[in-house]
Amino acid sequence: MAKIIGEALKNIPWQEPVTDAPIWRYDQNPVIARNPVDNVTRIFNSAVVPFEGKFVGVFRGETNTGVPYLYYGESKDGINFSFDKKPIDFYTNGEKYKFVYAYDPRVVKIDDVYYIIWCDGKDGFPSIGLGKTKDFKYFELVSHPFLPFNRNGVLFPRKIDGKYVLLSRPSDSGHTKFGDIFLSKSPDLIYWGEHSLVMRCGYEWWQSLKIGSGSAPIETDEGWLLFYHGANMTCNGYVYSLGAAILDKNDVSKVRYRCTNFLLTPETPYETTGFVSNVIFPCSALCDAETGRIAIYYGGADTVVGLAFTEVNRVIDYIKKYAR
Ligand code: BMA
Repeated sequence: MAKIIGEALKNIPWQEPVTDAPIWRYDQNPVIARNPVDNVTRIFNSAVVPFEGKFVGVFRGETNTGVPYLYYGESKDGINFSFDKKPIDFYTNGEKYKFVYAYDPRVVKIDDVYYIIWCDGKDGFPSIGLGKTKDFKYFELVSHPFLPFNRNGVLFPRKIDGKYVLLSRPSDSGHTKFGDIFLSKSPDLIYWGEHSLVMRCGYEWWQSLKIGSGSAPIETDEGWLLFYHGANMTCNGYVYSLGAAILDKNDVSKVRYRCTNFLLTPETPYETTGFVSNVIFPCSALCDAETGRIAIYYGGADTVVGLAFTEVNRVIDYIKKYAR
């Protein structure tokens, strides 16, 4: 029986499965609908974490100008959220950072600090932005780890051999037609090196065009469980599905098992129809080490937020069963 190595989260949002599928959707999806707050037309690819007995998150809010920024939101149950009316301000050397745009945030807790990693439009180029907060009130910009173009930055939730480890996906300035997952290490979150390839996009058609990390890797006794997105090209444009892999416990640049099947692909109306149809884009996962429960937040069709559930043993068995 696979086990999550981590903390208990007794109030994790949860719904029992009524299917044999490795991951099942919350039957009240979407959990965040259109026009969730003044001047924000859509909230979708977003990251939720437990905080002080409740749930908080950094949300991708597409404003009515069409430009995305990061919004703070909170919830008692991880399902019903309220949002600040203004985007989050980040400070650097006491000055407010001037955003061009910001999207696809992830939030990862390391020790008592919450790190926010997002695609930042620094100087107009998509790059990885890295910030931090301890209280979700004051946010500090830490660095831009890499040269443009890069997206889908996800930190491991603890230092490994004394270093921070960041997954990322080098890309281009537009709707990138390629993409593989790489890993970089840093002693201080400022200087990054020891870059190595983790996974390339795959033969399987659902992940044949590009892949990018989703939620922070979950530590288990079998290795690091990574949910990611895989995209393929169709006559109607890109289709984004959710996939999973297990990275080696000791050498996280090595893939132990990678599932050849997608675990979720756009099927429901809120995934197949929206601003960008046929998109499932995971950015965060809550987990309860006591029960093995996992709750995944994902963007649906670049329009809404959906919630899906799995259980560590069930998902790892499935990954292994269909692994290459
Ligand atoms: C990717 C990112 C995501 C988005 C996806 C589908 O390139 O921009 O934010 O969800 O495209 O449009």
